[in-house]
Amino acid sequence: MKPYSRLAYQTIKVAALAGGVGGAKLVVGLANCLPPENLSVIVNTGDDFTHFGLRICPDLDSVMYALGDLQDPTRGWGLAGDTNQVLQALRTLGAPDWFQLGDKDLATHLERTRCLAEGLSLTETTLHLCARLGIRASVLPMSDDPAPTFILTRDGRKLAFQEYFVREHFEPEVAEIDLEAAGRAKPTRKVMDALMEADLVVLCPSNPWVSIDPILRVAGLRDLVQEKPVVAVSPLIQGKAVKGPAAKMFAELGIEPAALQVLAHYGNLVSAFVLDELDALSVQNSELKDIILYSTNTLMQCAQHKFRLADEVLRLGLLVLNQSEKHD
Ligand code: FO1
Repeated sequence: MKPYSRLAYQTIKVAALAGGVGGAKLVVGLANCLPPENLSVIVNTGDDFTHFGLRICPDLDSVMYALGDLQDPTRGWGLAGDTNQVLQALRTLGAPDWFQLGDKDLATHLERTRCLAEGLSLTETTLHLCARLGIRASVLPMSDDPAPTFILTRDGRKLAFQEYFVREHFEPEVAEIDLEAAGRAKPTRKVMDALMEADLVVLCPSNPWVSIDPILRVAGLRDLVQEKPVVAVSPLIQGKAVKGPAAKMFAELGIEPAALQVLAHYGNLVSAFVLDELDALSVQNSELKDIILYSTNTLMQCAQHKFRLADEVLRLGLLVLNQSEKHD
């Protein structure tokens, strides 16, 4: 992997908001462009749940494994080269098997659960796991309080996020997304400091509804983000999500699944918006004032693509920073 070269943006502090596999990919690119002390990743914990008594934090794990270059390259979640012996033994016992916990991956959940039971916060536990995995950027849960996201379905059910996403393969139609718990969750000192010290905030190409919104819903975090230059990256390309239910959710909530609707969703939070070059034509005639639109290839299929997109996001961030300084 090519080490980062000394570029102007390396002196700026960046806070990236992320959740899920797409977010983790851009985070890897950012980590390759910036010195580790200048990158904080604030991660969605709305997907977290307790399974077999173990505390599972899928988005924290996806970011951690991606930064440690440990992730399964095909699935984007879980560990590369993991096996499923425990899962198979559980199946024999008739235990629920809808959520795949790999044998090596189980070590993360066991150690996290042990640390939490000993009284460490989720932030302290995550920093401990990151240190052991050799990850130097700050990976921060959005809150130490549980903040589960629920999906209210058109057929009248209230599903915990992993029940909707994994057990039901995000097939049920979404009527509403319940982020009430995130709204009650307190932000951590570390997350607030990361946002206050940041020169630039990046909204990674994660699902706006269930990955970025829960973070913004935690008390005070949206206001802190609002005060900073923000570059957001669309998770939709030509109306489709690279992975996961983002496009399907837009449609079910009565909104056209399109990059510009992602921008509309974030509204006045965003100073610059990165969308895929395949969507560039669709925005030519749109009336957007005060927001820089930038189109490029946003599909991150290999390490080189992640670094290039991160480099472009940071250059754009510098441009926004310079412009805001001019106006001050
Ligand atoms: N995603 C799946 O689609 N199926 C699984 O069985 C599954 C297991 C799993 C175990 C640990 C972990 O950290 C993540 C896991 N994921 C699985 C991914 C995860 O549920 C989703 O990617 C996120 O919650 C969406 O952001």
